[in-house]
Amino acid sequence: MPEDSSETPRKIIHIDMDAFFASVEQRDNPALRGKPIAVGGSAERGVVAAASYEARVFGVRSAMPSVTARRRCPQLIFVPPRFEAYRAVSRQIHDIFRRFTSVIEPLSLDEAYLDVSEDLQSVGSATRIAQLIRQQILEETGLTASAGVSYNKFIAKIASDQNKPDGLCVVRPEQGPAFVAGLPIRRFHGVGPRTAERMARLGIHTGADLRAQELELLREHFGKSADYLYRASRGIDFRPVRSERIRKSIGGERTYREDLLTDEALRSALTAIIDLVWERIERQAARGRTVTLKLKYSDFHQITRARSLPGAISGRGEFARLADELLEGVLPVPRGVRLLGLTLSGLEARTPSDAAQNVAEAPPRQAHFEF
Ligand code: DCP
Ligand code: CA
Ligand code: CA
Repeated sequence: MPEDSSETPRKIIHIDMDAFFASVEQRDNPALRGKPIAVGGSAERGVVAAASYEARVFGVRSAMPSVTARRRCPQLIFVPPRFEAYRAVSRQIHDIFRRFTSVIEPLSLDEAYLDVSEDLQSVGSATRIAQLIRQQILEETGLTASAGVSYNKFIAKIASDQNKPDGLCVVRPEQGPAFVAGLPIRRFHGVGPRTAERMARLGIHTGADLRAQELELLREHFGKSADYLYRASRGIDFRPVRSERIRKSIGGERTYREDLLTDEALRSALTAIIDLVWERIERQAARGRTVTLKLKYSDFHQITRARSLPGAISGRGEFARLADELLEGVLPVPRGVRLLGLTLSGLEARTPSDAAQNVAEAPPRQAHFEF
């Protein structure tokens, strides 16, 4: 038994949609079904955001340059992304999660941890809850999701990847240490190619190899990650599932090495900030109604300009239009601009219980509740 099982273990599910962007595109366009497709990029430029499973057979992967992808799979079909469609699916799956628990921690649009220890529906088994969630996702979105069920986040996340696509993997507390021992080190969250290489030089290839190391040695070689690795290799992870804090705003800003003076320079700098901030908004699946432009002059004098809509901003186009209008309102600038920033505020709470969740204790643990 792992050492954190003195109490009734928590029950954690990690859900992750299969080939997310690509599956949504194949669902919405039957001509793409069964075909190797890449979302994002184009035949000539950019990088692949998502590859369909048919494309993966050829070695096409996320973050791969489009040119490489095309070389590996000449018949690859490039499809432009439709973020609004992905956000809509993300909202649907969150609606499903909330039927079973209010303790939900999203990691991205297609992925979340759920602590189902509270078992809102009295299903009585975490595995059964994961199956119900996968089934309801399929019925309501037409898409498949994979799930990992375990007693902590570290193992649940690895488990959701284990039987992908359309898979389920359950790792019970008594199985945890053996499960982790058998894993190649690359599957550990946070172990990238370079860390893996350094570990290989130390003869560490699997979870078992890692577990055999002294904490001191890990500290010497892996610094801050040592304690995490030491615990993870024993199947231990105490991190609670945290519902995201209700943020008041999402934004971003840039300070420029050389002050911006011309309208043109300011417009193009703002476009880059729109991209940056919109990406953050997408990632959080946030909806808000107020856009604020911040501008700091070379003398550090700062001004802000804001505009609000009656309802949530509908998409990137509207966000960009409001931002552009705010900038036009301050042009031409009287002196150089050293910083530009944008924020979205007036955010909608993702769930009514989110606010309460931030201060809530761990959910009660049901006595008769199985894995
Ligand atoms: N994504 C992206 N750029 C990346 C990685 C991912 O834009 N470098 C987007 C596209 C993916 C989505 O995020 O569809 C989810 O990413 P995942 O890593 O979960 O990968 P997939 O869902 O595509 O595939 P899998 O079935 O392996 O989870
Ligand atoms: Ca996924
Ligand atoms: Ca994911």
